[in-house]
Amino acid sequence: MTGVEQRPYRAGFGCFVGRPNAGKSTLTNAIVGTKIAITSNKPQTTRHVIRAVLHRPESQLVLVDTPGLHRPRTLLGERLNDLVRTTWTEVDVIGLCIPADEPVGRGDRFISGELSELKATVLAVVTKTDLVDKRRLAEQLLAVSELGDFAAVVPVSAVSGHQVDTLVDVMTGHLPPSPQLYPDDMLTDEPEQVLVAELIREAALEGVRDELPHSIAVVVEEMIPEGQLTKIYADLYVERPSQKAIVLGHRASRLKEVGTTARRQIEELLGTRVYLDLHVRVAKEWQRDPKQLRKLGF
Ligand SMILES: Nc1nc2c(ncn2[C@@H]2O[C@H](COP(=O)(O)OP(=O)(O)OP(=O)(O)O)[C@@H](O)[C@H]2O)c(=O)[nH]1
Ligand SMILES: [Mg+2]
Repeated sequence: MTGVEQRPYRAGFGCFVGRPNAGKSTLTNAIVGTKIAITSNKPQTTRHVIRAVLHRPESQLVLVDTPGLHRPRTLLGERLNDLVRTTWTEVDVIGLCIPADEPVGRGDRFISGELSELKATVLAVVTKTDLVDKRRLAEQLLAVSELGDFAAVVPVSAVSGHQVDTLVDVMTGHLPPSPQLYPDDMLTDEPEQVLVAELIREAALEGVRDELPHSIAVVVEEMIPEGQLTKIYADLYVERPSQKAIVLGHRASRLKEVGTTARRQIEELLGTRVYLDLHVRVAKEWQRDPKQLRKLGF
């Protein structure tokens, strides 16, 4: 016995769940310190399970960003919910995200009920605390803590950074002693091609409304590195010709803007200059069509 207590290295998986738009992806990015998951003010932005890794000297927290759980209206919606529920069974710690600025609702109660049957440790995370005053936050913390039997209730703001480190400490505290799971420096295991497609989709979501955000899908067909330049050929899918017209804009002016915004982000990601060739195509009702879904990677 040396008398010096050594804490074991801990590593494991965590995930944030919650209604669409609760701030799960923004929080995941804030914790890892890099933009890995795309975010937007449209519900159901996340469509893939994305892993983002936080490396610390004494721990490794692998965050699995999942789509928002919702009442599915299409085959795509059902597939997304399935992804979420599979993830729940595979992680060590779950953070149920509830925005500080919205009343606790039926959706939250429903999700909380499902979580209580899992073996993972469940925390409640009150997100977007920068949007409310102290009194409102106190009320929300109380309402949330009455929602279920949580190991902790943590208020956090991904935008101001308030309490982000505290949340990480709480989550890693619930990870098992384990050897490192991912190599040093590895921030995500998502293929570059997918990250690029997501950045294009994020740019395309900007400024579109109603059903259109749900109808947009992006596939990167080819990425060709040529020295300091990467040539990227990508297709942006919509479900109807009328949507194609909106995405293109007058004389393709909207599409050009989308391309410019996406290109800047992709250049940052890849660290090279980027030539982006973007085409808009119609895949009729792809959200409901198993064959099309497969083609689009779902
Ligand atoms: N003010 C503020 N806004 C936030 C915060 N976190 C997220 N948001 C905003 O909330 C919106 C939704 O954020 P996302 O991270 O995309 O939400 P999500 O839960 O991943 O949504 P889905 O992927 O659709 O399920 C975006 O407009 C974010 O900018 C926060 O801490 N403060
Ligand atoms: Mg998301």
